[in-house]
Amino acid sequence: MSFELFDGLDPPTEEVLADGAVLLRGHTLASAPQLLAEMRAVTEQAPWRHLVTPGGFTMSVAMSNCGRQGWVSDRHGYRYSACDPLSGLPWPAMPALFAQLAREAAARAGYADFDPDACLINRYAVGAKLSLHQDKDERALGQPIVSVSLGLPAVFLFGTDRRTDRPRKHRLQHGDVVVWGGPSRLAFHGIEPLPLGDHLLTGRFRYNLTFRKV
Ligand code: MD3
Ligand code: FE
Repeated sequence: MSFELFDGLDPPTEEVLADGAVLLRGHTLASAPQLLAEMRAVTEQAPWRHLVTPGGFTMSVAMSNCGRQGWVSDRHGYRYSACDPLSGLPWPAMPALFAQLAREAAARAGYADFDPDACLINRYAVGAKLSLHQDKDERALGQPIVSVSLGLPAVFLFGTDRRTDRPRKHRLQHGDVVVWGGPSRLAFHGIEPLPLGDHLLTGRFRYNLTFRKV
């Protein structure tokens, strides 16, 4: 392990947030610039958009996808689609670096052979938030979800499988990777409105990659 990358920062640690949820702090700091470059290439092909929920609200988070399936929402509902509704073309392929990172992080948390077919890419500008929700549009609920945080930090809300249980708050920052499996897979979760900030690599934005097996 080389330590100069972590000068002035906390060293990488592994923290169990709940049964099945493992936070790998700083796990992807070293590859963050390359991840951001790959993300930019994806969003040149499948541009950022603000999806509309079935209830008619426009989401404050901008989204794109890569991989064989992408998550989409419109007035008809939430679903996965093999094609980008904006272009009618298949989503850009998942970069090899993305797939490797997701697989390796899942293995570290105890899930061997994670082979995601979808990567949802979220972009938060100041004030953007994600209300408390469950991720249950996937059939493979036995598979974990792996999330990667890049850029500005955010407050993550992590509840239980009951919406009314008060969620705990965790700060997710640049380079953090979280694996959500087992009993945590159906936990309610969300992101508080993004505070204003300026990050060396991402400016005024926070990005999150979530890897899923649909
Ligand atoms: C806990 N994204 O895209 S990542 C989402 O930071 C989403 O953009 C947030 O929630 C973000 O659906 C949170 C952390 C996360 C992702 C999926 C989970 C936590 C999860 C699935 C189950 C439980
Ligand atoms: Fe989610």
